[in-house]
Amino acid sequence: MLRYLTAGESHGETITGILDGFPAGVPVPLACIAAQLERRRLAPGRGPRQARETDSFQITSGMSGGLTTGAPIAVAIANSPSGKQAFSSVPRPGHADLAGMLKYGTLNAAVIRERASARETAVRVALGSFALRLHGLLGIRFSSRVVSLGADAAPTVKSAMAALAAARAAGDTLGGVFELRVDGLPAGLGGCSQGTARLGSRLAAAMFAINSIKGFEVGGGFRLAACGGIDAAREPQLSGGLDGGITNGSPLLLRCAVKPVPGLAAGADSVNLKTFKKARVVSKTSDTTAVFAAAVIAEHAAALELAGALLEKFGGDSLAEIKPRVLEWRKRTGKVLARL
Ligand code: EPS
Repeated sequence: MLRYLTAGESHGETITGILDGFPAGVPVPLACIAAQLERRRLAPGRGPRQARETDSFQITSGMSGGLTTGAPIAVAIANSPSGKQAFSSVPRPGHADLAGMLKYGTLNAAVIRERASARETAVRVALGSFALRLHGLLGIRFSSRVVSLGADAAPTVKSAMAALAAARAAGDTLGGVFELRVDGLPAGLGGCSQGTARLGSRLAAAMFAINSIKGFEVGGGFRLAACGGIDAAREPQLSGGLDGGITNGSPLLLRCAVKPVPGLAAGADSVNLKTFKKARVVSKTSDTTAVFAAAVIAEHAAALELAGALLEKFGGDSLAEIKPRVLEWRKRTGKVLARL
C-alpha cells in the first residue's frame, strides 16, 4: 500500500513528508525533485513569500546511490527563517482560521493557519516527484494547463499576466480552473467492487485535499448533465478515461475549480473573537492566484494516487519486477482496445 503523511508548519523550521510503500530501484535524480518544486514555487500569481523561499530539501531515508531502496522515503524542506508568528484572535474570512479555532478551542488563529497553510503542498510535490518518476519510466505522462482565470475563459499568457497585475494592483485575488491530463495509463486501474475502490472517488479525494479546490469533474463533468445519452455516447472521451471507477485506456482528464485566495491586500471585514468587536484583516503576503500552483500540485497529488492504484494492480517490490508486468498487460489489453 502506497501512503504518505506530512508534518510541519508554514513558518516552522521544515515541512516534512514520509512516503511509504514506494518500490525499490527507481532512479530519482535530486534535480528532478528540485525542478518540480520550482514549478510550484514560481508558478504565476505567487506572492512575495516565494521570493524568500528556496525550497532546499534533504532526503534522509529511502534512497541509496540515486535509487529508491523500498524503505520509507523521508523528505524535509527548509522554510525561510521567519520567527514566531504573532498571536491573532482575528480570523481571516475564507481561511481555515475560524473553523479551526472553533474545532481546537483556541483564540489564536496563528496556530490554525500555520498548519492549514498551502506551504504544506511543497512537500506533497516533493513526494509526488517520486510517483511522477515511476510513471515516467512506465510511459505514463502527466500534464496540466489553466483553462480559465477569473472571468477569462480562454486566458493567454498576455491576458493572464494583465489580469494578475490588475488584481494585484487592486489588492484583489483571482480563482480559476485547471485541467489535468494523464496519458498512457494502463486500462484496469481502480475498481468498481466498492465505492472506495472507484478511482474517481480516490482522485476526487486527492484533489479536494489541495488547499482552495472547490470543484472537481472528470471528463465532460458538469457538461454531461445537460447531454442526452445519445449525444454522450457519440463522444466517448466525455468519460474522461474512467468508466465504473476503472481506467479504460483513454487519457484521464480531470478539471478542478480553485477559489480566489481569501487573504486580501485590500482587506476584509472580520471580528476579534476576544472582544467581539469588528476588525479588519489585511493580508500583505497572499498569492494573487493559486490556480497555476494548484495545477502543478494536482499533477503530483494525482501521480501519488495513481501510483498507488498501479501498485495494487501490478504488485511488485521493485521497478524491475513491475515494469515487465505493465508492458505485458499493455500488450494484452492493447490488442483488445485496438479492435474496438
Ligand atoms: C499561505 C499564505 C502565504 C503563502 C503560503 C500559503 O504565506 P504567508 O503565511 O507568508 O502569508 O505564501 O504559501 C507558501 C508559503 C507556499 O510555499 O506555497 C496560506 O495562508 O495558505
